[in-house]
Amino acid sequence: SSSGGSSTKKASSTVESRYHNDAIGKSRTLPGIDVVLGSQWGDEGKGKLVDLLSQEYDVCARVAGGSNAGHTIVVEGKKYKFHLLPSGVLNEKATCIIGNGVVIHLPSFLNELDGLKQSGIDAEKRILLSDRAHLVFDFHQEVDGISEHRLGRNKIGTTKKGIGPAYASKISRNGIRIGDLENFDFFEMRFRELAEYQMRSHPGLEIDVEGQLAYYRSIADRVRAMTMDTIEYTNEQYDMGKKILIEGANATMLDIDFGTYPYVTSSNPSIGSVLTGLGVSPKKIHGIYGTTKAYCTRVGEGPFPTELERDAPGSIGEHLGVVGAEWGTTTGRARRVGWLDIPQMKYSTLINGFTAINLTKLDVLTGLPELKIGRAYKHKGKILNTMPSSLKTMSELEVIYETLPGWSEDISKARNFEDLPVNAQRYVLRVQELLGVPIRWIGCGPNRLDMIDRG
Ligand code: 2SA
Ligand code: GDP
Ligand code: MG
Repeated sequence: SSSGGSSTKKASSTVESRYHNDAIGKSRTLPGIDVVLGSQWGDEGKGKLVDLLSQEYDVCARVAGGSNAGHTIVVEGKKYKFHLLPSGVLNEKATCIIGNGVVIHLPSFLNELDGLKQSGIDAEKRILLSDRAHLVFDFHQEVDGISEHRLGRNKIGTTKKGIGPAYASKISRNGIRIGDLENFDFFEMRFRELAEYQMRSHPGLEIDVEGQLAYYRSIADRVRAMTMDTIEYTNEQYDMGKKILIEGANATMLDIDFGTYPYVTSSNPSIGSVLTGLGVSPKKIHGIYGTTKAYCTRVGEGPFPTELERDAPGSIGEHLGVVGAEWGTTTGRARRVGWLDIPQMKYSTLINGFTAINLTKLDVLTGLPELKIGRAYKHKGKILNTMPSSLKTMSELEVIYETLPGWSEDISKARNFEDLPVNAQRYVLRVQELLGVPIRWIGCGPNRLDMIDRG
């Protein structure tokens, strides 16, 4: 049962039989790890591809970020929104891993699990939490709000899910991990120390230490039953020839190292997080699928070279925002919108080494007479060959565009590349040419099956 376990499970054959998956080894020939990553500023539609692909995989894993992520999946008109659960959870045969690189707010995680159960999917027995994953506490979320408030007009525009403060605790080496719940006395000692430290650092922050401890005591058994050494488990699955799919959260331009710092999240949502957030060797990775919106969006503050005004009635920006339903999955915030940005995509391709692109939301461009693609950045009269690291340079960029003709035909029913209007085909092929990476999938609508797979 999921509630009675009192010790962390080992990645042993007992666990294997418990998580036995009938589809193992049947559907695909190449065992190993494939990765779906966000190539822009997030919300490119990673969740939809993961949901679709996961039908062929045995294991689906999250490796970075936390409940800041929001993945919306529409199956037969029913909408699912995931924050901490990997989107592959809808494949009832897949085991889902929340890797060591993720920061977990347990109340949100359990809520999500219970919500899914209410809609008829009981996933608890096939979810594994890394014993090394760090916890996000309510006070981390409060500190997130306090920090944003302090920054005033210089705020980052975070989701206030406590992501930055939780990773700060991890890096400061006073964080608390899932595995610490194994021994509640130890957890309690660490929690009291961390809570005191946070209250000292943030005058005005009050933490109900006893209330929190009572809550964590009450859920400890349930969490322990899902906890394990996921490093050993994942590598064992690999050795057994199983297929492992990794769902990226957030995106490369929000990466703490590669993104538009400081307007970034506090993790590495690019390819490196697969290694550090799951504990596997790069030798085991095959497909690296970059998910790219056919235009571009960003939620929160920070540079956005190809941005369009979203509010002007009748504008292209309004079209992209409204037709694309560009509101945050986690916070409901209106996403900023703009044209596809090729220098940004080349940078993202360079860092991640995409083997194929999933170009989503092409249908949102339907009805626009002309489409622009940001082809190059110019600064002080010179074409740039690299992504500037300085915010000042970013704010001074001039974007050079090229213009392509649009189309007005409905493309939601297109299932083959040839079904697309010629101008839509031209747009896709031009993007592919500029990036030099094959565009394998093309999104034609929000539903699971509204997609072209060019193989
Ligand atoms: P945080 O909360 O510390 O990670 O915020 C730091 C920056 O990272 C951005 N960020 C996101 N950008 C796009 N989508 C995200 N998930 C939600 C979604 C966002 C939402 O799927 O729609 O609902 O608002 C996400 N999470 C973090 C954030 O906007 C900051 O710029
Ligand atoms: P993620 O964070 O990358 O998983 O993306 P989100 O789920 O936050 O945002 C993507 C949104 O676009 C979701 O509401 C999806 O249902 C929707 N979506 C995904 N692919 C397509 C597509 O091809 N066309 C349309 N119209 N919507 C899509
Ligand atoms: Mg999202």
